[in-house]
Amino acid sequence: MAHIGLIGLGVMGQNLVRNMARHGFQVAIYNRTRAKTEAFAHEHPDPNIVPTYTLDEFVAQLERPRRVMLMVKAGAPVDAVVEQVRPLLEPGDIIVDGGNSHFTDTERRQRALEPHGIHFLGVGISGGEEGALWGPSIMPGGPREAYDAVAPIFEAIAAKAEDGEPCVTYLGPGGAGHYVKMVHNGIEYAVMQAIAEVYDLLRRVGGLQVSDLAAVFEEWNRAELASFLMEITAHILRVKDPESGDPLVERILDKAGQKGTGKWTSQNAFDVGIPVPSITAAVEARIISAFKEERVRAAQLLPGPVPEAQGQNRLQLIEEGREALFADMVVAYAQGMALLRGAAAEYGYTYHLADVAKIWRAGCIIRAALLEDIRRAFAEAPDLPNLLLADTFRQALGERQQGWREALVAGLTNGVPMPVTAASLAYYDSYRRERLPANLIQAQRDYFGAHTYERVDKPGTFHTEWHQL
Ligand code: NBP
Repeated sequence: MAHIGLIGLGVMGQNLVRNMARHGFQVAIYNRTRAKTEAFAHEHPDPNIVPTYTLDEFVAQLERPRRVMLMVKAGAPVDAVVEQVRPLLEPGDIIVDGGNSHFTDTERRQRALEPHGIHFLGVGISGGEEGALWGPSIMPGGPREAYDAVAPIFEAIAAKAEDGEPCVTYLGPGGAGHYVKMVHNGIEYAVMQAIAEVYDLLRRVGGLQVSDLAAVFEEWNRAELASFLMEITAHILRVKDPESGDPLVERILDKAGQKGTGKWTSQNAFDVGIPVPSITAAVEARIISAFKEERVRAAQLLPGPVPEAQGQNRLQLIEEGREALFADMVVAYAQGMALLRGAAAEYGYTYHLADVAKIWRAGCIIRAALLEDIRRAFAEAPDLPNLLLADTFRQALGERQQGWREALVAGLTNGVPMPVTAASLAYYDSYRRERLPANLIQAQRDYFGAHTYERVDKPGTFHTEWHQL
């Protein structure tokens, strides 16, 4: 009998099946389009991979309680497959959705399946196709007993951090797993945009060639900025277009796509009431990039400084860029972690932030050397309200903030947009300000809407008839 069944043989599904089979689990597989199952079974003949061509046949292969994992496109396809497979299952069986579903959809599906006694786990999986094959980071949420029934499989196939710990842990009930995956993707958006901004600054203002930048990023990736996204960026900058011989990256149209998970993070952050301005700036940077034709016209019409290569200050600018990028990264994780803390209170999720950092250390797209420091910070102080307050990061940002500010000034002076860097620094400066100009906002609200205000010098609620004064 098969230990688990997997429906949906896209690139992620196929690679997860191979990963499970390699670890000795027998996997029954099914795909809506039969030809894909046939081709996959033909390419990967393996006694641990059991192809099936009807859902009845698929379900009949599974040991009890049945574990059915879905790797189909998020949205309506998940509902369609759940609808088809549910009547074939029994109370106690488990459906695992491993796609990028919205956490509220996961919670809706859990409620719908509960009366049938079927457990539904919402599991975020990060690492792309390579991760799925060799070890992803896995973010599971839902009923605890259902997680325990799949834990041995997930622990075997997950990425292992340097200390040997698997990058998976139970994150809590409801949509906790998909929630953590959503925030992971929000952080991913912010870090990617921060890297792109420093690339742009050093290209336009520093006058660096792409190959020089590749060398700079390779060096940065050997120290505190070491991360998967830095590593692939340095690699990308080395790749030449076979047709022109130019760096391929310079031939790529500057219109960024998105599948919506970054947007979900910002949308939900507004609902939970936790600011994530760096993530929002990154989502908006992708949106504005899509207005290519309008930008081409505006470039002719709107005046602004022309970026000026600063030959003599190049080394200094590179150093400032490095400091800015490190600070931007820390702030992106700080905002994501603050959102996770807010969501735990709002939705009853039970994850510990140290555990979230722990399972992001390997396998996933936002894996980075600094995640071990983040894990340690939350392990030592579980109630830390914001990562920026941890000694390590307080000191690190303190030492780098002059460079951080100078890099942003160089962008502003030369008309190079750095929305994530600007948002990150404004977040840092807002968070560390004892007094913000919100006193004036309160006065304005009271002026036009009699919304009242509190005072700094005495308790109570006050209203002023501003018009009469
Ligand atoms: P896709 O997101 O492209 O989905 C393809 C699979 O969905 C195929 O097996 C397809 O069957 C099936 N499917 C669709 Br589409 N509609 C269906 C329906 N109505 N009924 C039954 N099956 C249906 O595949 P993927 O890129 O492997 O991603 C799978 C999930 O993992 C997604 O939620 C994705 O967001 C998430 N994810 C992807 C990555 C990545 O790097 N690609 C990383 C992390 C997470 P067919 O063969 O019959 O069309």
